[in-house]
Amino acid sequence: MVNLTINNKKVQVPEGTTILAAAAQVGIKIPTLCYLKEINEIASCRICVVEIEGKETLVASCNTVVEEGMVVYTNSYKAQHARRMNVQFILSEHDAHCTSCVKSGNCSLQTVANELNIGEVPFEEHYEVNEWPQDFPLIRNASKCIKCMRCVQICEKVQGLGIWDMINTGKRTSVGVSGRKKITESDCAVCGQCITHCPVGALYERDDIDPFMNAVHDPEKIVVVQIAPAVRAAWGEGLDLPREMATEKRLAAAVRALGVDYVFDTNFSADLTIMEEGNEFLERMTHADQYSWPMFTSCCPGWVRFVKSQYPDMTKNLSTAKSPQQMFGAVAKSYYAQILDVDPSRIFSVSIMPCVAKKHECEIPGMDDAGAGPDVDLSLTTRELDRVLKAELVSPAFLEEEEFDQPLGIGSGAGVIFGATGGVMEAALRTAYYVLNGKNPDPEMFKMVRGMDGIREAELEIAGIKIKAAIVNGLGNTRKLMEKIRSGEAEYHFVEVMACPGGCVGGGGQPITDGVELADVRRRNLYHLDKKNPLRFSHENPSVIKAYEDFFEKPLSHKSHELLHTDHEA
Ligand code: HC1
Ligand code: SF4
Repeated sequence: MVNLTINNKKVQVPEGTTILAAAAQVGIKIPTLCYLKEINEIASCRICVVEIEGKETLVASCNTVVEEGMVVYTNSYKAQHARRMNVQFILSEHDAHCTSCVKSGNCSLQTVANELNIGEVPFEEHYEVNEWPQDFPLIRNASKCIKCMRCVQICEKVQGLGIWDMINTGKRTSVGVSGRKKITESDCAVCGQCITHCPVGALYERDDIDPFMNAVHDPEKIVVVQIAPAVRAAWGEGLDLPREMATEKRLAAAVRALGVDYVFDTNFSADLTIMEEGNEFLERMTHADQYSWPMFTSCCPGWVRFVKSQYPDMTKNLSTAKSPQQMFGAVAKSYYAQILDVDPSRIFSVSIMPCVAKKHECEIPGMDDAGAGPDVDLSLTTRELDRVLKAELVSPAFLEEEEFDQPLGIGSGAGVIFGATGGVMEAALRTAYYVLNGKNPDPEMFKMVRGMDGIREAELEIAGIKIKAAIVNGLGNTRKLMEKIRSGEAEYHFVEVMACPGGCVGGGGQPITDGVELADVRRRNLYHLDKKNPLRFSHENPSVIKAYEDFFEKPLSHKSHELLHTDHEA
């Protein structure tokens, strides 16, 4: 252990601890803008500087390790003066039109500047302006960038893609797409992890609220909304709604209060996905020599973009089942239009997703199989949902809980866990067990696939059939696994991939609490919802059963192939 003094307080911490962490241990919160534990410890913002007795120069507390007998002052005149000046420098290069910034109220620069009582900026103000394709789902506004490098590091170290890089030199040093490419020409997976780790408003999703509300106000349009599994675990965070208030049913009430016509649940089509993908897997197992192995899940569009750009020869391994978002859209404009007895072109189908890549997915050519425009007309993130609720003066705390609409509002516990890493695998295994044994397993039987580890493996035997499965989350981990599969070091039958750490609960479209990773808390919430749902199996979802009886006939039928599957190689 190391003994030191911080602001006259005695502190004892393990060797190797940074001053920043040691100070936090005694309740001293040193501000920082760039620091991300183990990901970005480069002290580029220099807001965390502290004075050490006997040393001429100030040091950055985020990457300076404690030493025995060290005497540290976090708020000496010298440290405070430098800290305030560093913030003023950053502000002089930052477009501080806060009122119209997407991060206003949730911006770390704004918070630090306010907390340090910075009233004016004594330097000449000048900021970079960039051009950016406004129709791409991921937007970068250079005038807000503080060059903290978090986006560069997250994309490189966590997502293994390295889309961002430092560009230019000296005073003109900035962040841009590496190789000086346009973002549209890059291999960006649109996962949005750089957005959720941006401390300011330099990175954000394309805002689709206006076209959404225009559709709501159009009397000709029937607006049908689906809400993704992971949204229910996080939507309250952006509204300061306590977790016990932020229920699924209050979420349904809030979305209905926006004036939409029908509020449905993506869990319904997650169950439908299990029926299609599960049967596809069993069909592949039966004719094993006709397929490339392993079979990959296909519901995460960040992952699908990744495999297409990084491992194009393995695109054929993706399940042909569309994602629940896209299945829902196709169902809304076919089967549901038939139930309503309306022309499908009147249906405007909207998804609310914890994801930025879903905006890309609904625009993929061919995702219009119902023949009435895109099957999903637009996709909003959880953050956009929170923004539109505020803009439309909807106060969920004052709303009574309401049910989802029927019949597409019924989802099983297996459907809800899709939102957590390992959930798709577990849901599929529950149904595979039923199909192969003719009876349900204990729904908790496949618990071993749960967890937050980046790569997990499971070997199972169902009705005498051995299944080797892997579950991976985060694209950096995915690359490691893909390399092992390629080299023959690892062999699996079924692999679930989610691009974001923790799965959709940690999605790039979720509310942002800077410096706090909430994926695990949200994940536990989904398993709790699964456990309390009387329906635990996708194949028992009565709305799914009825959809097959009345419309699709059976999994993998001609109609199912037409509407619920896609050719990823097209
Ligand atoms: Fe997901 Fe999925 S789980 S991809 O994370 O398969 O976005 O929540 O909606 O489509 O169901 C996201 C979540 C989501 C799909 C489902
Ligand atoms: Fe990298 Fe994801 Fe950001 Fe694209 S969206 S630049 S892949 S972190």
